[in-house]
Amino acid sequence: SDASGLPPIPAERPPFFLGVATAAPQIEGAVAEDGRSRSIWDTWAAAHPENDSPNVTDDFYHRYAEDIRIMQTYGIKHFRFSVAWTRVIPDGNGSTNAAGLGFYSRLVDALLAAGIEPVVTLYHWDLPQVLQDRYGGFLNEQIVADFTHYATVVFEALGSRVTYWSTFNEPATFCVSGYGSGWHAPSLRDQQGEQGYVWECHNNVLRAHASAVREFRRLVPNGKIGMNLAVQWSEPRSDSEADRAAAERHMEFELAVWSDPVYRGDWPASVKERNPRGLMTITPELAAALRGSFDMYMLNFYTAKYVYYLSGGWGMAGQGVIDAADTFNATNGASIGPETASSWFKEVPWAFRKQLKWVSDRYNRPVMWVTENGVAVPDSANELLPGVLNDTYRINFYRDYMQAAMAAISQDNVDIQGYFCWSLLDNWEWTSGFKERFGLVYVDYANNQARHPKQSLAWLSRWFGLSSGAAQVSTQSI
Ligand code: GBH
Repeated sequence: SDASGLPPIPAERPPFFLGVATAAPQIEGAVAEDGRSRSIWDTWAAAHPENDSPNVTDDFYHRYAEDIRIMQTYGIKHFRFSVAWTRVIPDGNGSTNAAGLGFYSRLVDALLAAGIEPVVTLYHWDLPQVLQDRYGGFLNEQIVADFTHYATVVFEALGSRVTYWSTFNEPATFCVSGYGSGWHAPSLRDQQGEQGYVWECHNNVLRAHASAVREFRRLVPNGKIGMNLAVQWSEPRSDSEADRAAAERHMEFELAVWSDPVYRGDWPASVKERNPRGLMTITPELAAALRGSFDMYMLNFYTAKYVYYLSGGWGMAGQGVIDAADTFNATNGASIGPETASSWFKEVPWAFRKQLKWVSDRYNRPVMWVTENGVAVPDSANELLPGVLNDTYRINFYRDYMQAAMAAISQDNVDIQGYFCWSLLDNWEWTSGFKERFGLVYVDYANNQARHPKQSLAWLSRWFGLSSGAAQVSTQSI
């Protein structure tokens, strides 16, 4: 380490901007304030009292000014957050709640005054519960009109001040986990795909995205919009032709099923061939509406798996039930990478480079933003013990993943312009509650949500040449 006490800073500075990402249900709290209605995740949390609660979480609703000051101190100039539909239109459709919308207006003003670019996600999984109750949420085509109305209200309110937008965060995650495995809210299950829930959700998300973007082009003509897509890299488990094809198919079902129509005007052949009982909507009209609806490719990336051909069987992968399966272990039993605090997540930086190249090559070198990347640290790395801010594990993680992205730029001709760390703050990590801390800033839930920047924030700030933030970091116990 150098005089600052931080681990060594690599000689080469990353050529993309550094941003930080968050999501409303994970940080805001204030769940009953200013007319906000309940979301499907409030319902989920109430049904799981053993899990921690999102009711207060980071209390960002009241503390955003302090968090903006932290970003300013460390020179962060891009902040990704999501708007809660439950605040803006509490009844799901119908009238706008001025108090709820006012919060985001104040937040945007405060960000701009601090020289920070707001990057707005319209939907980060927090569907108004009333829409789930009324008609089944994303299983009903009515969601298209209601989402478009909600999006239009937000475009009209913030569009003159906000340039960068996303319609949906990780539709694959909320369709598969919310309406397939049942692991996420609204906890509907269709594990074998018999009801077609996951496909209904998929169809309606794509229609809603296309419809909202049509309004966006009219209302925010100089804005940029996309959709945050998540994928796990699929590494063939062997060199066999069957495993290589299965890995490619896996990625097509997880990722290309969303972005092929946008960039190539049609769905992947593998998906069309397997279109289960015709449940997927493949029409020239929808393809035409989707074409050109991303101004940049927004990718959330964390991990990788080995994929193999499943002969004579069917496994759930991405958007469908397909003849491929995945595992963290090679045939000799070795893990694909070191563990993290999250069971779904091994650390695999080499896969990040391959994933970026795969997207870039497939879509003819789009502008890319990494809109989420980050890690929760396993107990063995000690961070979960209160008072430990010295997160060398996370520093090494970002060094390795960012250097993989830099290699994708310099050696694979990928055009990555921005990179958002997940997350600015430790937060309510869905089904894991507060047990998995992804933040660059520690939040002390036992002491009034006090913020304590971790060393990783200072280290990143120095590597990107953003500030003298390292001088501000404290490694003392809380
Ligand atoms: C992101 O999803 C989310 O956008 C963000 O809100 C979240 O806080 C962050 O990651 C960290 O988790 O338990 O086997 O059902 C990342 C992709 C896909 C990872 C769904 C967890 C559940 C796997 N996620 N997955 S499982």
